[in-house]
Amino acid sequence: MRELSRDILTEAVNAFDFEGKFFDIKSYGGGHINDTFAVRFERDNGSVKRYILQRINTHVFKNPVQLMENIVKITAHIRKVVTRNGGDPMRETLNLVPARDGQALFIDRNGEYWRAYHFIEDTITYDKVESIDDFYNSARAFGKFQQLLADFPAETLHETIPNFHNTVDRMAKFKEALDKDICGRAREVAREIEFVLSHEKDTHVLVDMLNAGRLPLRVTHNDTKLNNVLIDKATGEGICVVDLDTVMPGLSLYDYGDSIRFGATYAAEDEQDLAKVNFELDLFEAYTKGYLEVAGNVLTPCEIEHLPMGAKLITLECGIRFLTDYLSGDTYFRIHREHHNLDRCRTQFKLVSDMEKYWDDMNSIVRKYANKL
Ligand code: ADP
Ligand code: GN1
Ligand code: MG
Repeated sequence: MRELSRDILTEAVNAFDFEGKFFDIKSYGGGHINDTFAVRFERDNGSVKRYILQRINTHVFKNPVQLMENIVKITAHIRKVVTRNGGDPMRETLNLVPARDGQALFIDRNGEYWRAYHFIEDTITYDKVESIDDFYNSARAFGKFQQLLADFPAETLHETIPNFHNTVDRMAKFKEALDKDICGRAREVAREIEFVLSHEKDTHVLVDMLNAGRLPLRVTHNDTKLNNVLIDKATGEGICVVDLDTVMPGLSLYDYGDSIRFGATYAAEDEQDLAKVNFELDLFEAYTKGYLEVAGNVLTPCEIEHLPMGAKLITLECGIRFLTDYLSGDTYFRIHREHHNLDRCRTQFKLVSDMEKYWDDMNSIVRKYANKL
């Protein structure tokens, strides 16, 4: 990925059909993949309007044109359903701002891809859980997202990252990185490697169930962490799910699970003091309640029964991905300090261990809310 110069930023800002006079541009958000900016424009009446401008990471997303085709279709579908239900389509879904040539994408002089959205104001996102209510509300938002896409024709979507949540494939890629050990880091992380290898059997569980037709393939978000939902500042409700790059056919269990992975702890994903990283059953319960209240009727009994497995396996998978990236020289996830991916990997494995300890409680909580459906 090329560095971003002032000139390139100006070129990108000028390429989109923003309203008014350019005011300023700032880096925005805590995502690990794309480069996100908030851009302000001043309109003739003096009011200021914000936009989100993003450079798509083409190392991760190899086909940005197909990716944008997905986003155009998904946002149009959600807009239609929200409007039909009497909601506000400017707040309850992302709305793209086209480039001046009418296309959804702009390609800069370096061949990098850009897109823009209307900024949804008076909302907030959290990079870690601060209150149980916000987490509950995010569960309802992701549950609603699942519902909104329940009748979306999955076969029209491109697979933006093949095998994205295929845990067996993630294990194979981990082993490849371990064999190569291009940075000579394997010897520092013997404990983490052992943790992965001792969980090899687990990586087959949901993949096998999907292959056997016991779990349905649905249109899923695939990156349901808390900072991908905008919370309304006034009402506290989760109003809009963002970061639609990985919407494609997948397992509902991983959407539920990825939220639990990120949010059922008060610690940040990259907390260095593992004593602070604890799986919190009260947060797990709040999310499970909110998610099942909204999406419970869409899910099959087999999906509901395996929700805890979804949480454990996606947490294991994420830890494996961070460790794989650490062994490979940090080329995938953006890092801000040395050992950043290793720190991230360790929090995930601590959470997996905690989930194994609380396994019976997690299953009882899921049963408690499933029985209310
Ligand atoms: P990444 O793929 O890098 O995670 P995101 O698409 O999630 O990028 O955007 C990064 C952050 O920007 C989000 O976590 C959210 O806080 C904010 N954001 C994204 N789109 C909007 C929007 N339309 N309005 C307001 N905030 C947004
Ligand atoms: C990345 O883009 P962002 O920061 O929302 C990653 C997810 C990981 C997550 C871990 C396309 O999400 O899969 O779970 O980091 N996205 C991609 O925080 O790989
Ligand atoms: Mg994001």
